[in-house]
Amino acid sequence: MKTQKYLLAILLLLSVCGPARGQQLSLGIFPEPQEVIISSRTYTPPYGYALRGIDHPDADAVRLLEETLPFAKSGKSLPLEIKRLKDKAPEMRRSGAYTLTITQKGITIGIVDDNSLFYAAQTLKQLTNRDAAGKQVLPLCAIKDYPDVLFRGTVEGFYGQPWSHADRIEQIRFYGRIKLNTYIYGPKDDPYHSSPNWREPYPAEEAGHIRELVREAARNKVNFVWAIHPGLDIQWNRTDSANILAKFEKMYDLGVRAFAVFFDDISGEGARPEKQAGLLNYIHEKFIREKDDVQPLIMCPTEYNRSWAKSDYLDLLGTRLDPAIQVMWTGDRVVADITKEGVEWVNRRIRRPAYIWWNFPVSDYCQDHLLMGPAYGLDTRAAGTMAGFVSNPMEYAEASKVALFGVGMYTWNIERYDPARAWKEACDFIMPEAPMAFRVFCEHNSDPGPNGHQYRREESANYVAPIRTFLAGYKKNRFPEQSANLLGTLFAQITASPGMIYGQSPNKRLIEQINPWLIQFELLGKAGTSALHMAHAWYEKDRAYTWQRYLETSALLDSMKLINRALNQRAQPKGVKVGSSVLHPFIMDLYRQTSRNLLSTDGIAPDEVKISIPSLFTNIDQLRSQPCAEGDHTVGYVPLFEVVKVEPDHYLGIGWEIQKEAESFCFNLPKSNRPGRVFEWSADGKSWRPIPHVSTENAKDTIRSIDPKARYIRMRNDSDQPMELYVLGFEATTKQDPRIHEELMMYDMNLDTYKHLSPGETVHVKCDDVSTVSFFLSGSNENLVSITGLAQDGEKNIVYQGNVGYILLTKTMFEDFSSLELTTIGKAPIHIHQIVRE
Ligand code: LOG
Repeated sequence: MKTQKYLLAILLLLSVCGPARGQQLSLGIFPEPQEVIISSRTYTPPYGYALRGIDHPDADAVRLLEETLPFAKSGKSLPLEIKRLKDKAPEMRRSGAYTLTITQKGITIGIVDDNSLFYAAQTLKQLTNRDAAGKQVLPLCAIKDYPDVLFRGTVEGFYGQPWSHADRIEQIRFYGRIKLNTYIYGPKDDPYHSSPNWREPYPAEEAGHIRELVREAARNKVNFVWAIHPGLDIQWNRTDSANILAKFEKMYDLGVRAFAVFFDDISGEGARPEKQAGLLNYIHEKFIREKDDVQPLIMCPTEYNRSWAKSDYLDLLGTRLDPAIQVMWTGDRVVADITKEGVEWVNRRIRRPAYIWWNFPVSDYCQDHLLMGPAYGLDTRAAGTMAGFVSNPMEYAEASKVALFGVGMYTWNIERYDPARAWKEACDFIMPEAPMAFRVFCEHNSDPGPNGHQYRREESANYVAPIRTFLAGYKKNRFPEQSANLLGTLFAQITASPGMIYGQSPNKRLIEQINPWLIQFELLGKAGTSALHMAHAWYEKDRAYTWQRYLETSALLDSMKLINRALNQRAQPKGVKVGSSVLHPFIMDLYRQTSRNLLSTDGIAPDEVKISIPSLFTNIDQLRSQPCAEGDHTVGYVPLFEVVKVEPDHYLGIGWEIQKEAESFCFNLPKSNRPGRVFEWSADGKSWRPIPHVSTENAKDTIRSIDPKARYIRMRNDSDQPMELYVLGFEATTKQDPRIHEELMMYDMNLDTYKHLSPGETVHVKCDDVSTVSFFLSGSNENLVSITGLAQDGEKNIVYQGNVGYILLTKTMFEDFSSLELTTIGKAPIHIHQIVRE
């Protein structure tokens, strides 16, 4: 009878307004329901609602309903009926499945359990609007909904600063709103989760926090799972088995009703599968089954991804572990896309559906970046292959919500998951006050940069083609208008977006977490704008104005370097990178190209100008994408924590600007298993000589007596055998204030390096054999310089007097003289970047 009524309601709606199923437009229901029939017509209930149906409906859900709908105090009312679902389909018997029908006669909600009612109430809340008079307005609709994955949510499982208590409370509320139902607590740097204190109970304050989290989780229908990570120092004996049970018992007393044991990132004794399986089965028997209100145990294996699964480890777990125990899995690699094929592969080994631990948007391996892009790389055919799906987030809880929103959409309705749409909706959902500004920020902060996991994400994808067009044109001395306009608009938006976010968003915590990147982002926008102006000035053939704009871009890029060196310094890698995949490289390209343009003369085309900049060079594959750690006076390798294999005659090296002399060189290359490494220097990068007094035996050394001519240093495997080592340090420091080297200044070919010229000091330039001399000078606006011509016979005459900047002198101005003398007028020093004679 009841089913008939439900159908009748749907038919009624159909005839009144027609179906609107599966449309592309967002319904504003998150996640997207499995089946929806919705009217475009809305309905303003004339009376309040009155609850009917089952006894004792879930109090949290009822609270939500009361916040959402008008409730009748007395007199006439509309029914809000809650009934048990009779549907036999397996998905409609799942925890959280619900039906929701809104007709003019009332609202009917069909439920499996308390979670169902809570989710129906969340959906109802998202569907309800207010009219001009402030009255609730509802769409007429019929919804049938259920989750595709049973356990959906997060595993706080990263290295680094764990989330704060307030962050966790807010996360749990957020999960409730988007129907995520799992939060696994396992931050690597909580000493009571892992070594050294996993055996110890939490101190009172932390214990209190856990109790509160459990309570908040229950209110939001989230399973709070507490994980232990004992494998670093576990003893396979009765005492430690008892220690785990005792700790679990303590956690149970705090209210925890779901548990996990993690064996990831360990080696040696703790990694033995038969011992792990024995312990887990013991916990299952003696703890999980003994209590009747505890969820199935979850474990994370040591070989938790396919690239590490070389032994029979997984098969052993698969056959020995009690079938009720859940087994986690990160995919084909530590950080990887999730494919149906990959999940099915592991399912066969562990003989149960895997519980996915997705390492996104975790950023503990790329801490100078934020991962704010779409959650993509998730197979939309994978429904039914996994027992659970949790995402490992960034240490920035609020910022992680963008990706987690996507995870919420995916795990609920796998087949219909659209990462780009979910990402847009996430930005609107998370920052409704400034959604466009937030999108701009996220769109250009999504790639982790080169990293050991070789995991990359799309970033600034819409701008790759215009940038290519623009650069190709610019190299041919054109200024492609259309792409320039597009990029100009983008950089203006980027410059404006941090201000809009600061000004509009009430989410202080989010702003606090992303603040270093917001500061850097604004600078990126300004640098981009300035770089486009610079390019335009060059296109207009105005060298002096181009030089002015070049200096402006240079100052902005320096500010970015400063932020990178001042903020987020406890991170690994340290610093703050934004737009690092497409936009920052674009600005650098434009900047370098313009520097080549400026240094080009009639005799040398821009392409032939070789700019001398700090650089890494190597023929070792593993190091090819290793980023360069560049300071004002240092150049070196960002440390790499994996073993590097160096074949005979292979090398790793560094080079720096011609204008700079090295003060010292230090290295830290432990674990070389055989002799044969040599350290060499070179002035030109072609002929090499050994650096004297280097300890080739020790892992580390610092050498202070570097030949002043050296511009390159390398370490080479001089033996006929491969060697293995860690590249933990390889860095040269250059002298801070070198003497003025008149010759080098002319040949250095780098507009970024400069020499101070103090009042009273002079620089001489030979001019009898050239037809032009140009000076690239900078300083404050008040800085004046004077250039005097000196003849063989002692005659002198002023050739130029005026502002610093780009100064071009032609033959007619100095034909009577054999050299030119540059001095400053006034009290402040100036900078000489380059003197070009032709
Ligand atoms: C760790 C995890 C870390 C993640 C990303 C697992 C199972 N364990 O390489 O704690 O956050 O990778 O760096 C891991 O993923 N080890």
